[in-house]
Amino acid sequence: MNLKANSYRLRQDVLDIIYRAKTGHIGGDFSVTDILNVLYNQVMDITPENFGRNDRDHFILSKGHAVEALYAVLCQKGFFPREDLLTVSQYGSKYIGHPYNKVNGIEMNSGSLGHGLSVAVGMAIAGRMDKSSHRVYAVMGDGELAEGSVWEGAMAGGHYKLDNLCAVIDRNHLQISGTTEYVMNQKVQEERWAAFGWNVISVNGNDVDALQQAFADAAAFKGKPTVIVAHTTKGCGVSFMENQAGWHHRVPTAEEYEKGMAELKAKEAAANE
Ligand SMILES: Cc1ncc(C[n+]2csc(CCOP(=O)(O)OP(=O)(O)O)c2C)c(N)n1
Ligand SMILES: [Mg+2]
Repeated sequence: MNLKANSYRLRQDVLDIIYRAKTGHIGGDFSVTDILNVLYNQVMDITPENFGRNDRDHFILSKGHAVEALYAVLCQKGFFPREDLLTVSQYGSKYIGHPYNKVNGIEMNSGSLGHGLSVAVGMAIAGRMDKSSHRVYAVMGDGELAEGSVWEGAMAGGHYKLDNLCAVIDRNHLQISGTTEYVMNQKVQEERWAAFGWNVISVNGNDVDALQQAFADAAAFKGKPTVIVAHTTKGCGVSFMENQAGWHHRVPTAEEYEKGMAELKAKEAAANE
């Protein structure tokens, strides 16, 4: 699979989902798309066939508002038919605006920020007790890091030296109402995680090649959990959405939809050349 082209393909699905549903978190979807693309198509052993087993890898989207990007990836992997995407956020649909564990492929409800890492720590401890070689991944937003519960998980992950655990921070410097520095200053994440006993990898989180290397290095590292600080651009892929706090939760107009789709199609084509 051409992962670079696929990132733009997935973003087109996200744009379609949100334009149709008239709701969604497009900025955070687009910043995390490359991370999900690489994880599901290159790194993790999670398929519709093995999803019922416990010795497969485990994944938690702790920044649950980016569920549209997860829907795009899971649908492409065959967890559910494409027609299901037509029902996202419709009355009575299980494809709601945040991850819901009745959807095939999703194992933890999320959306209330700050819980995913602690659950992932529990899963990693359970995996160790089972002597299983599977790995556990949790993706958080950088605004999410203002939740105190994240740091309980960070503390426990370091304490138990959970080298089967990999946390990813979507470090796009924006949250709902402005920059992370304005809302709750966090200048350098790397030093904080190192102080909590984690192996820290910094990477361009919108570069699929760099991400693949980072995940391989994380899996090879023994004795500590790894956090990948993925430096990303919120809204990545559609120029007029990039780095704009306003696109956290905005629905494109018809004109914006056409413009954004044209840009994503052109980028997909260029990546395929
Ligand atoms: C506990 C909790 N408080 C507040 C919110 C409202 N909320 C939804 S998204 C968001 C901003 C999150 O920012 P970030 O984690 O940086 O996400 P991203 O930039 O990746 O979209 C907030 C505050 C929430 N979902 N959960
Ligand atoms: Mg953010």
